[in-house]
Amino acid sequence: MTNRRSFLTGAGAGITALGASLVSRAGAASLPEAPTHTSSATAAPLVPTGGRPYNPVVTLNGWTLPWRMKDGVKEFHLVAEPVVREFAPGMQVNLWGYNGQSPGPTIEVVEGDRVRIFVTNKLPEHTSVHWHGQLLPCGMDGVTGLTQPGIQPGKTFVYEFVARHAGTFMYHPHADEMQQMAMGMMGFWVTHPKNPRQHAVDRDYVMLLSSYDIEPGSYTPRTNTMLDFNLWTINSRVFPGLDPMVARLGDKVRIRVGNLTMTNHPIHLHGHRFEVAGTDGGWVPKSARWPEVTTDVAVGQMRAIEFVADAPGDWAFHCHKSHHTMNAMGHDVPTLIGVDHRGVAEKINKLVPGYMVMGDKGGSMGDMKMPLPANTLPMMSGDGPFGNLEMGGMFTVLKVREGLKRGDYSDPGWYRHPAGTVAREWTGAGAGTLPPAPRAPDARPAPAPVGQAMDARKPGTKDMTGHEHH
Ligand SMILES: [Cu+2]
Repeated sequence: MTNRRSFLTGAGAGITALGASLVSRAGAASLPEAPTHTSSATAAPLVPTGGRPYNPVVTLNGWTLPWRMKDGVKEFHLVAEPVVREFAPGMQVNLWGYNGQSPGPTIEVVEGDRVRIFVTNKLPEHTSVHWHGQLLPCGMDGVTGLTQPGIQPGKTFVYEFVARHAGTFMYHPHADEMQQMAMGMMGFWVTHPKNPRQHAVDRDYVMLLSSYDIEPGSYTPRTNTMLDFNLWTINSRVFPGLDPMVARLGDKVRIRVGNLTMTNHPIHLHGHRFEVAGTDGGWVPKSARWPEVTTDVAVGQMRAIEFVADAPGDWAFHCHKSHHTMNAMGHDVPTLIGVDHRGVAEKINKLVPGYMVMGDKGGSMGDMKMPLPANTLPMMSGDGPFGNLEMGGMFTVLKVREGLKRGDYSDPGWYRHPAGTVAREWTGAGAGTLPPAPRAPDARPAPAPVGQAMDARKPGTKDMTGHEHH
């Protein structure tokens, strides 16, 4: 909590006092409550207690904003404010968000709902909220300067529109966007179909991708960074801080992903095939879908993927850009694979006692124990049943199990593989005296292979040894 205090005495000084006093008493009486959340654990789905029924979503390491019904209108209250978000145990970050968290709470409504959203600004500068993907009156679109004046610090604005079509959406500021999104201001929005059986799935996960540039050892993102971000997050969490997604064997699962970073993310799921069933533009007709195991989510896009969880196990789910499944400190390090730098290390050691050379056998840091600056996560970490996972950033695990209860999202632990189904060291007959593996032709003549003849041939070459090349 000291982080939060020191932050508030800096850029946000005085803001805590503003928030309470700027809404007049009469105004406050008609404002719906603004619940806040301080935990970064995954909240249970918020089952609707009124209005049209729907199948609620689960926000990974997040939560859904409760609402109240007033004269047939669903009312929500978002408070834009400085927050402290735990990226993973051991790292707290000063962000801006909504109602105590970044990302802000997920908003869930039903197609046809009349919606009223109060937005109170407790930031030190003006803001606005744009309802990405909604079909609404232009003046409710939340673009500062174009469709409304900015919401000044301490002021509350109200947005009203009808949730006209079911689908996958998000909200974010359209005011000083670069800074405010680099500080984590965003949230998910789901409009459920009027008929709860339409597009029904057993489990419906939602997540927003965001990225941050946080110097190792510091607590607040650099907001002017254009491309060189060093923390790639799912719902402002990084692995191993992300909860697993849990599914019962045979469940129909939907995962909705929105991208508010500055680059695209090829999202990849192991062990299953999925289809892109929806975008922020709407549902994709069945006849237009095709099978995938990776789908690119470009900047400002959303994708809803659907699949049947038909394979028991612990399946990796991650961005396929390997730099996005690492935490900070992975960027400006030269490649040293194959470099013998023992002499250099010795010399440096005279100057910097305890200096360690990184990566002369590869980049694996799994078993390296190095002192890290305060408030920094290891580049690649996360303990699994077989050792270190060597992952960070945009990575989590889909855990498919038999016989889970409907609505049970608790972590079932690591998968217990049936006997004989795990890759293992080969210790059978002949182990240790393996024939040489086939090699690609080489410019230099190589000695003829001992023992077994090679039968692999490449067009234009006589054999794989390169003998008759010259
Ligand atoms: Cu990525």
